Amino acid sequence: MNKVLLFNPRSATWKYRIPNSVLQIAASIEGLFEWVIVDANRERDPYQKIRSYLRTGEFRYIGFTVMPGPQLKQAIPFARHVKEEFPGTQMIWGGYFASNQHKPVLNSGFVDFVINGPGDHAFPQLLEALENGTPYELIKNLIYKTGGKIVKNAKEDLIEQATLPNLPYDKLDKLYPLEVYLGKTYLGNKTLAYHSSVGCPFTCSFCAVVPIYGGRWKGKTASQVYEDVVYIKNKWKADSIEFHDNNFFVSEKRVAEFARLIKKENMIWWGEGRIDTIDKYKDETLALMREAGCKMIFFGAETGNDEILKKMDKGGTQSAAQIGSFAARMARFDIIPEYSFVLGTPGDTPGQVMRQIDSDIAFIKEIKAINPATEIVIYTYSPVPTEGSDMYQKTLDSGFRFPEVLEDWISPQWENFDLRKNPLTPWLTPEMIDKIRDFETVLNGYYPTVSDIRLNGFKRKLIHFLSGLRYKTNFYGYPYEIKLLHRIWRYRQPEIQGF
Ligand code: B12
Ligand code: SF4
Repeated sequence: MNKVLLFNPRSATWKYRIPNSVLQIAASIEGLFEWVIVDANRERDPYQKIRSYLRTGEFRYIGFTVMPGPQLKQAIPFARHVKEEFPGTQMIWGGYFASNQHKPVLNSGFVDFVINGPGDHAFPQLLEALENGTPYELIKNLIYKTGGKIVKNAKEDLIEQATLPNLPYDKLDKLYPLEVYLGKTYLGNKTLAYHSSVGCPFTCSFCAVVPIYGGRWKGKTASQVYEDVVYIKNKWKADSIEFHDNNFFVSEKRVAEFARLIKKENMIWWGEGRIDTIDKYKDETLALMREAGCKMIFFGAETGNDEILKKMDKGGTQSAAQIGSFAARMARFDIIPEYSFVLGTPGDTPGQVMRQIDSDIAFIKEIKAINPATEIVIYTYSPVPTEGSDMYQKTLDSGFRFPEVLEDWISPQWENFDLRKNPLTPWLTPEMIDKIRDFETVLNGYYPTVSDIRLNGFKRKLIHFLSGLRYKTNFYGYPYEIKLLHRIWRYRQPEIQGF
């Protein structure tokens, strides 16, 4: 039986997280194929490590997980080199980038298959087919090229998460000691990254989750999540959890049940949710969550403009008024709302785009006045290929195009696009981008994020004081003095580094 190598390209220079994507894929073939993981976050020379495995001649299947941004810097050249050096291997890519940008990936000539969304069934089925020389043409969630044409197979219904095998933490621990993955964060000294559900029941038009999951969501049960967490707590001493779900809080019942179970374990936790969903939670659930360790929740606030909220297809119920009142409600329960905003959405005229940026800046300041503990994360609107969405259509109409050649994705301009720093959308002028970035710098100076654990009290006070006049007088241009301190102190930006 040929072996499988799973590769996680580098995404972090410190604060490593358990590579859940490849670990879950490893779980899907556990007992069927022998596998190893190469985690570039934990290797000095990851390509050398890959090569040393492949030189044994035992590995035929190479799986890469690829999300947009810095992971591409290794994924693209490494995949090319593997194919050149070991032409007998089969290269299979999965993850958000691979799924949403499957055309340039498959046209590159060095990726043989893409798994579109969950690979838990598709991956073992594909390997079995390749191993036995049987057809793979009917495997759901598979995309491949035949006769020069890309074939996108049907999507599989979302898998009941309770039926999935446990993640092979102990085996990962043998390859890379697990405790190094439990890093120090704002939440605790040993933070576990855990993924308890897939997809999201909403269809926001700017979100990369939508083309893959199409508004569907499935979660593990509260007790399954609890058991996994306690296993890691007891064995490797985790004291806090980052829930990496797209939307951890879809079901109030599941969250309340989990909170009841985890309360006695003294764990601090964080996850991502929606304002309009959690605003429907009962007061007693919110109080229970806080008591059970929920310290901060990430929310897509997006904008203070109700019209645009509708266009973003937020599900229709989130409004500017609710964003404000909910920030106040969170303060009552001592849970920090981490609000992300998407600035620079398309408008009919340049004047309208600029006015919208100004009004979003004013709205963010209003939110800060309502609940100063609110953490603000600012993104510039970066299109995702959600076919059929108005916003994506408007983006295409404006002349925007994704690169068609895979290597173009690692050019500096597209890396900035992935990091949502420079969206390359034709309607945003350099002046508009500067205004967003400069406001962000001043805001981060006046209200440094609590998630930067390296910033001590003195530094916080100094930069807050230095940014005060600019913040209060709305003078954001050329904030070089704040930028300099950010650079010297290596200020942490969740929008670039990922939460
Ligand atoms: C953890 C995470 C990170 C980690 C790194 C993870 C790692 N691999 O080392 C960190 C924090 C570093 C990170 C950073 C960024 N991230 Co990130 N990240 C996530 C997050 C929250 C969870 C991913 C995960 O572990 N999922 C759990 C696994 C089990 O699910 P999965 O990855 O979907 O895997 C399944 C399938 O996709 C498939 N699959 C995946 N890989 C493979 C491989 C093979 C071989 C096969 C067969 C199948 C397969 O099968 C798996 C099991 O069913 C996702 C959102 C989400 N909830 O998924 C965002 C997400 C992937 N990140 C995203 C982005 C944009 C980024 C950033 C580029 C920017 C940012 N501001 O966040 C930065 C880049 C910074 C950097 N240094 O790289 C976006 C991608 C959006 C897009 N346009 O495609 C997402 C979707 C978040 C979002 N909703 O916007 N991220
Ligand atoms: S609620 Fe969040 S995860 Fe769900 S579709 Fe909207 S932006 Fe994406």
